[in-house]
Amino acid sequence: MSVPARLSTAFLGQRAPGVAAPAYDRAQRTGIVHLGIGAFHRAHQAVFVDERLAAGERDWAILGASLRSAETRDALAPQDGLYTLVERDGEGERVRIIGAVTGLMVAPEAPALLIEAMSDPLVRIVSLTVTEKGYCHDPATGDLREDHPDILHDLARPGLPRSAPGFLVEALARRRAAGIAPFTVLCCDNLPANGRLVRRVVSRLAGLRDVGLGDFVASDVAFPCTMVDRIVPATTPADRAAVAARLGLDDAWPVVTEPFRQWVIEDDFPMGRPAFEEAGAELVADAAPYEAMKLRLLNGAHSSLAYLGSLAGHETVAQAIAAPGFAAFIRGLMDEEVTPTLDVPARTDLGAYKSALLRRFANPALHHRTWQIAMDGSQKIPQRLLATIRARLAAGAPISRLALALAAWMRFVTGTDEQGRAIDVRDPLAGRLRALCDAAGPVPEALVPALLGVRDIVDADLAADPRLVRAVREALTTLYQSGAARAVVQFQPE
Ligand code: CS2
Repeated sequence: MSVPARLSTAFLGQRAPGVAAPAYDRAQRTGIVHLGIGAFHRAHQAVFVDERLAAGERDWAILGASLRSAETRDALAPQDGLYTLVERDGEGERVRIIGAVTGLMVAPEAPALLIEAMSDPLVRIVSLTVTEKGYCHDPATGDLREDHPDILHDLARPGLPRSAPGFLVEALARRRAAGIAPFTVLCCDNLPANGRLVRRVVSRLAGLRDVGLGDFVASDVAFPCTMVDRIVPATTPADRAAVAARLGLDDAWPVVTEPFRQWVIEDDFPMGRPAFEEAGAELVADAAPYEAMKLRLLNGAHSSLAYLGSLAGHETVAQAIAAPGFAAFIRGLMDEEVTPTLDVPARTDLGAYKSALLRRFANPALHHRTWQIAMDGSQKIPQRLLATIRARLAAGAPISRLALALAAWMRFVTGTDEQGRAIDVRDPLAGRLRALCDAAGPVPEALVPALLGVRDIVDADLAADPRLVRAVREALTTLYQSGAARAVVQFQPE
């Protein structure tokens, strides 16, 4: 059998019949610089942009930059930025080629070039998916961590930054000095009030450099909040092989996702934007209710499934949700403990939304590892579980399912699973968490206060609430005594 050619502009015509590909002119100006060009961006925002380019809008091509590794650039540059998008569920799959990304950069290789690109007057949006930890903030308070090594670096060498906030500040400073209007900063990470949070972090960093610059960023730059939603597991070698077979071309980095996608965006783009609404995005005045709904229901349930599921030995979300008791537990978490804390967004049928979430989690065609979602818990837990817990406690309401999920995170970060095997805990605070766990030992009375005492994650007042301490201690005791699988099956709400 002959080796298939590599996907690229030159070989696009050789793709298998039935695979859609960009028919628009890709030789157009860059309108969007995206920081953090991972699978999620390529399966979400880039697809909306691709559809607008296909509809005839011009000069919104995306220059995608990675802030750390060269992997994406190395995979996609030989493909002229083209990649395959596979949308899959139990019923079928749709395969298409996305062309919106026309440039690729690796920031650490050439930070000055990236700044230059961001300073181009034709760039009207800088969007970001750099994960929760990429903003160098304190997850408990939302403040910039001024002692973060990348922030210290960026203050010392502002022209050659490392962090996302550092790139934004330097490019905004250059534009301001040159009299070029600022771009809109479009945060697409799963953070609460993400635009406002990024404004706070970026204006603080700017202010540390120059008070006037800080004020300018705080008042003259638009940071619309967004709610982004699409489940995009890491691409596996099996996905690559399946795509090559389907496409008839080799694609070094396809993305595989579900059919569902949602994007709610605050409509604040002084420099203009593609007509995202024509591609199905919802442009709103206030994204807060959508964000809270998504973070607490989808991501809260996801993290709960990730910790309880991996402790119970389930490799993927689909396996976890199919295991005895899990779907009922998660539905109970959503209905009884999360829903009462939400301000339901206009025209949203929450019952249908939650049922759809359970179906999405059960999607048998996605290999979404519980381990992948469990990563970076210290950055995720505050908005996914603790904010809900805080609202519940303020209302004097029970938190027993939320407490079991939080206890499962604690059990997970001890670094040893229920069979005594090591867990590869990936988290910016992994070392500290591990040291606290080792010092406490597998003793809920010691472990719970130790982990609730990590101020970067849990605010002091919440950590001191005796109702929380008791509920998590009881839940952790159950996890140690019975294991996660039984704890879920036998779960009795308070
Ligand atoms: C997941 C999210 O990895 C995670 O933490 O919970 O990436 C999730 O798949 C997306 O937010 C879905 O929109």
